[in-house]
Amino acid sequence: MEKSEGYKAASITVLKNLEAVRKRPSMYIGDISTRGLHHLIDEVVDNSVDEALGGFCTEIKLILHKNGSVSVIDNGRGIPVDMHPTEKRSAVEVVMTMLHAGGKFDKGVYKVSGGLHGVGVSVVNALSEWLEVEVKRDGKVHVQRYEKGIPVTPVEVKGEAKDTGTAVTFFPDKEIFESTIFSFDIITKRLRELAFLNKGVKIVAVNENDGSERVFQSEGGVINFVEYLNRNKNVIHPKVIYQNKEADSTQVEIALQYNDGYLESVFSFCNNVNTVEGGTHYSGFSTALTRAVNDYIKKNKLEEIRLSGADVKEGLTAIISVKIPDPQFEGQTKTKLGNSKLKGLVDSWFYDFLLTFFEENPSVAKAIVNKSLLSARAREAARKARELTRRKSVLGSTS
Ligand code: 0RA
Repeated sequence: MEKSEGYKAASITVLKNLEAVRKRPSMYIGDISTRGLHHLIDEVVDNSVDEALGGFCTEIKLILHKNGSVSVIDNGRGIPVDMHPTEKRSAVEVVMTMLHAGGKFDKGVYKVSGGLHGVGVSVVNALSEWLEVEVKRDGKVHVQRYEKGIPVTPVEVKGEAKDTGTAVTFFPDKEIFESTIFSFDIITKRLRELAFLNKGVKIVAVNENDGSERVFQSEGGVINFVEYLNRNKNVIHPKVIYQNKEADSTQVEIALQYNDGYLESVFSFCNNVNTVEGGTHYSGFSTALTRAVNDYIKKNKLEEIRLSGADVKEGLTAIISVKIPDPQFEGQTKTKLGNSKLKGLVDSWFYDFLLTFFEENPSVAKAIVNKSLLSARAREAARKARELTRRKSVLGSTS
């Protein structure tokens, strides 16, 4: 009696949640354009990345199928399939159908990944015409199928398994998305990024439409990321500058290298999310870099000048990657890091690091200072030219 009551209550919750997600998909995945569509993949892959960061998974494989569906396969522990004590159903069914239950429940490991909205795989399920999960665990293959998030089969044992892992295959719902056609380019760009941000993890992408396969795996992590971004540039110092510091469950990784161009290519991430709008980690980085370069100029009496943040960022390619337990994403597109603690932390950690680095690598320090001074002079010259043109035109009009 009590058991069936509990089941009934849980079913109603699931249906209500599904309805909420399908009614307002943008609240969960940002939007329903190509961007939101690809966000579905991110949510699924994030769970596997978490499993890899926990040390339980070494390889993640994505397959873009001919019929337009996508599989994400990992060799982790597999989503638990035993009866969930309070929900009265298989744990995998709970993960796939209950909001906020996906890979996000207590795994007893330091969890750093988390999709942009951290909503989990149940949202992907709710927004998919169909989805199939296959779990290899306890020597067996367990499968369940859903349509628009609703289970249409029980969790069934379909055979024996020697190893463990999870495979999720889904087809996005045409009723929800403007287009349901995945771009292999968008997919591989993100997977490459994830491989750089999570060193060691092997990520394979297969496109069954043309039989192509890409393997992303980086031993150097964000150092390799910066090398990749600078691959077609003339760099002004040979080695990427790299700092990695960790304390109180907070990890800050910074890699940077200047090229002889004029663009700033600084990309920041929090828990693998590209914080396009920047935020506290980016501000801390910026302040520290400006202060360190100015202090070096002053200390070595190189010039009487105060460089701006823009001056020290010309030709700079950098990755800032922070991993924290409680990310607060703010801004228009929820891609601005809000955790105020990160501003001071990144600033002081990175400033201290740079002071020592400049002391120990004077030739690199001088190359950076000269590049920044050049930027400052160019900026000053441009300002004067603008002023002169303005004054001339004023004179011209009155004479
Ligand atoms: C919850 C608990 C455990 C693993 C997972 C979730 C898990 C979720 C996903 C989603 C994609 N791949 C995944 N791999 C694992 C651990 C349970 C245990 O102690 O074995």
